[in-house]
Amino acid sequence: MKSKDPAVNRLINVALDRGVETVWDRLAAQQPQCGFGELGVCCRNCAQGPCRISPFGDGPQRGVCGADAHTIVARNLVRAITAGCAAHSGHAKHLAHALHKGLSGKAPAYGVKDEVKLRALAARLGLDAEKTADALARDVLGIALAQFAEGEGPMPWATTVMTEGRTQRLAELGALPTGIENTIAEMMHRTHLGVDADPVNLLLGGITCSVADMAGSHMATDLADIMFGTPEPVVTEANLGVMNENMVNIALHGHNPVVSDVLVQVAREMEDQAKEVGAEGINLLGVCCTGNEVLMRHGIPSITHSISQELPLLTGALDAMVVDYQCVYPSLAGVAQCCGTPLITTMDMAKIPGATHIGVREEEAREKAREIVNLALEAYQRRLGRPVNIPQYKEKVVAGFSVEAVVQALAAVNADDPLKPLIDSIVSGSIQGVVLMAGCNNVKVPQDHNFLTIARELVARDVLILATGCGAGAYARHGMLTPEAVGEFAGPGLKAVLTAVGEAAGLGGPLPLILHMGSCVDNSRAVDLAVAVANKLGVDVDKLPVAASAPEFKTEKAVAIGAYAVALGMPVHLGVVPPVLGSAQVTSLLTAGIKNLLGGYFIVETDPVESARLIFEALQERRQGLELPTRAW
Ligand code: SF4
Ligand code: MSK
Repeated sequence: MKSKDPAVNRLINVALDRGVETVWDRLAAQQPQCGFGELGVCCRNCAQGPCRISPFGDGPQRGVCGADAHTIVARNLVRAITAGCAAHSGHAKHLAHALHKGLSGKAPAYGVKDEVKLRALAARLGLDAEKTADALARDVLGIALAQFAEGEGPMPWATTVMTEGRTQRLAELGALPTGIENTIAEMMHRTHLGVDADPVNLLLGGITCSVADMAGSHMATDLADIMFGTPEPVVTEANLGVMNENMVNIALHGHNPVVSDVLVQVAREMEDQAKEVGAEGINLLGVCCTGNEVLMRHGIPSITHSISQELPLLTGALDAMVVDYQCVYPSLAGVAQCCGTPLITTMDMAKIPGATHIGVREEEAREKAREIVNLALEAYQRRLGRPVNIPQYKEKVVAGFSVEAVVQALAAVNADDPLKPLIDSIVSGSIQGVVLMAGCNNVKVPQDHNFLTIARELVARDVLILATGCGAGAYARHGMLTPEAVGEFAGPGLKAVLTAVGEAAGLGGPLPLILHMGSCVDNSRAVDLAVAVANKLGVDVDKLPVAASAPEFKTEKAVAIGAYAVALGMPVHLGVVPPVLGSAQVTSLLTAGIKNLLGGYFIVETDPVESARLIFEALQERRQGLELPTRAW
């Protein structure tokens, strides 16, 4: 089984029939994958290598420079965290630059859309909120851009979003970053040949870098909300059946809303042009986290996620795939060529051989967006009369649960103290705990299988689930982001709470079974919710019955997110074994030793039912610590 998604399986068969290679074929062609790499014990950090350590003790136990398995595994892991941090914070910086150009009149497509969010952020950063929105935004941007360089003390974008206790704990460990890019640079320095060889010290450096990643991710969410609006509940659909043969279908893929949000506006203005070429209109569709960004803010349906990103091209009904950066497979170019669909890259830093490149600088975002839509209109005219093959599977989706939206829904139950109903439910046991399901699909796992199994096991036991990234995409495509799924899957306590809040909020029924909080950078929203609850209870996050899971993760960004969730004090489940088993010391530190330092730790388990059980037990351990009623599995 390659995927739990019937639409995906249908198109995998089309690919097989047509001889089009997909990610599953390439995984098979890579077998057997390198055992040294899987264990994390290979190093090519200098030209004396590559070196590899024998995992069975019957070969070399040190690289040429003398680095042992523990050093090599730790160095490789923290380099992954560092790369993830660079990606998330690059995303944030891109938004900051776009807003900066917008405010200085050079990029009219960008400005302040959500003044309430801007003022809340300014207050958090201790700025004078009396100014006009644009003046305040300039001050916020000044602080934002300063976060990238080395500051004089811990970064406010990190310290203002954590509990005080967590700030102190991390400060004691020397794990509070003073700036994003200097932390990235330091970790690259430390992992160079002949610098840091102490695995414990390296991992602490990795934790510091993960906190910088959290700050960068949080900044990305903050700025995107200010520029494009804070999400509110929205009803839409997901899966390949949302494509429409008679419309100009344009897929938006990647991560950053800087281009995609403008494309949404421009496409709406170009509906008449689409009709002039014989289409019923323009049908924008999301893939991966760019898809999540436009779904959360505009209700744009998602077609597919992560490992199945090549497949929408095989429908023959896609008129353009527009990509920005991150998680965009280079293989898309070949599949797009096969299917006669333009693949359009939009970032000068992220080109793909075989794609059409339209570099979108913020100064001319609207003009470039128009150019892109025009290419799609031409492609639509070329495909008229050709057969299409759209798998008719789609599900209703209720999404848009920013923290602001969650608080607003809870305020319908208790206007004076919105968090109280949530906390009361956790205390009484109606909700056993809260779990964030995040991260990617990984082609080594049948797509969505771990996400679905773990969620079903947990919601039946009254665990509230938040979802982001391609995890949220998995639930969207399987109908689990709906009020209807509550009746089918939720335990009695969770069902009662979701129903009470949904009805009080005027939804005429429950909240959806799982709350979609946004893209991968929007894991910061889940952090905010956990920190708000912790602050209200006067405890740190490491005491709360909360956990995170990345059951099908693949990217370095996901490693960075997992590490910052641990840094904040959460148990974090991984459903794919990370490349650390080559060092018993590093493995034991990550799964046990780190718990004494941070309260958070990793749980590694590939069986999804057992994973759910371990996550549930981690919640119960926290409940016991707070002297709340506990429950057996
Ligand atoms: Fe080998 Fe050391 Fe060079 Fe790594 S840094 S490739 S272990 S010599
Ligand atoms: S897009 S980081 S595959 S979640 Fe955020 Fe999906 Fe993972 Fe990319």
